[in-house]
Amino acid sequence: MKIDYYLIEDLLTDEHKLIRQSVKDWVDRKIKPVIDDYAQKHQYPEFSIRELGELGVLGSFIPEKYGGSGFDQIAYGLMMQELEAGDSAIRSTASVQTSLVMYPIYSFGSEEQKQKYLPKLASGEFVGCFGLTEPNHGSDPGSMESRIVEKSDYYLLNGSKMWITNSPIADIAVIWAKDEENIVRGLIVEKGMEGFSAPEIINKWSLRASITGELVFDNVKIPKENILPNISGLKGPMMCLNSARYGIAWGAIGAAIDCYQSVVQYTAERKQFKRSLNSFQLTQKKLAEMLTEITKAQLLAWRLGVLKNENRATPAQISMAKRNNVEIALDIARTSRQMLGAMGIVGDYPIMRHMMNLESVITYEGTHDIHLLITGMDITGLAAFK
Ligand code: TGC
Ligand code: FAD
Repeated sequence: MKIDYYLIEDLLTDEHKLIRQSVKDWVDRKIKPVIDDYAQKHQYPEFSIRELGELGVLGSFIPEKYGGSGFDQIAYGLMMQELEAGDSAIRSTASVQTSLVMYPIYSFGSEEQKQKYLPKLASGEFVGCFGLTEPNHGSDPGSMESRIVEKSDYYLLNGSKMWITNSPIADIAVIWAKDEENIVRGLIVEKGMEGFSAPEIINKWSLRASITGELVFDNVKIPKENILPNISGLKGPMMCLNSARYGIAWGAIGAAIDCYQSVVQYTAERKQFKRSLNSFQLTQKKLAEMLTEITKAQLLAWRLGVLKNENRATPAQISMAKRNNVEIALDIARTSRQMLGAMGIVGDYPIMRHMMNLESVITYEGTHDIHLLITGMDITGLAAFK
């Protein structure tokens, strides 16, 4: 089946190919056979986090000294692509753990914090989550209300976070709150701290195989050594988002390819009017457009990965890739769903599940419209979202 239409394979190293294949094999063996059941039951495959650790996915670009794999950005992207071909929930766990929890601890943390948390996060012994969004502040995190107040030997934390991937099962949460001078600070909150709870958000129609929750801080005493010492300001969480959004740009391609493969096979086998569906022009138009969009998305993601490896990728370039690739994946999922007719709505095929998942992916890590406005700002110099 034609998928790598512009031979991106030739741009990968042998190491990239091995990494991609090992993640793909794991997804084919351990995720694809069971994921529909987990999603239907609205359950998270908890076994996956330890196995992601064993695969070297968690902290893939964090140095080996701290338990990471020391791989480059293309390897990280390929891993996200293969995981999301399984389910966005699995990619979400890997994104959050690597880009939103390990990355800030590695980049902004003290040596003690790195040694204390990174190896356990890399192995999957610890689950991490990232708290930026609040009930009243999603696209506008700069207006957050969570607060820390300095006391003798600790900070007192009050506030709440909303829509937090993995919060109910997390051992630690990297969260962002303002200090008394209104400056955003990053801190590590540990499960079991008095006044800290993480209730689950239930009844989702999207990302049903992922656990989402709140973070509630009611006079939580945060030891001073749990503050990330080397960052202040909104740019801290935004730098984490640059990394996660980049991974999503690759991940969405995985979901798109999984839908495309299903529909190519189905339309070859299914007959109506005594002909296979793929012999009709309207079917071929849809398939041709899907492959074109997948190919463009692959090239965008690969080039962005090269720029990221060279430390030259700008936040606006990342926004463009996240926005484009999630949009084309969602379009492909919606179109594929229709092309399977009634079979498109059941769990025998992955399409409806990908489609529902992508409705979250197009909203989290910055909504579709916010990313468009970031591109608009890059063109004009004017921030239309303010
Ligand atoms: P603005 O005044 O523009 O910027 C404030 C400071 O931040 C800096 N900055 C960045 N730095 C690095 N990378 C970026 N991408 C940055 N964007 C902004 C900026 O330079 C400035 O620094 P300084 O030193 O001058 O103070 O900020 P604003 O308040 O106007 O907001 C800007 C806006 C709207 C672009 C931004 O806040 C935004 O992107 N909003 C969307 C929020 C979002 O993406 N939330 C995601 C939450 S996490 C999540 O969804 C995880 S899902 C995980 C999963 O399950 O996979
Ligand atoms: P709002 O900001 O209220 O936006 C609502 C609508 O208004 C959107 O369409 C938006 O584009 C539009 N809008 C907003 N401002 C403007 C503007 N200036 N101009 C034009 N249109 C505008 N957050 C975390 O911190 N950590 C997580 O782990 C996490 N995981 C998530 C998991 C899931 C399943 C979901 C669904 C969300 C998760 N989020 C997480 C939250 C996510 O990042 C936010 O939902 C997202 O940033 C949007 O915020 P909001 O939902 O409050 O929407």
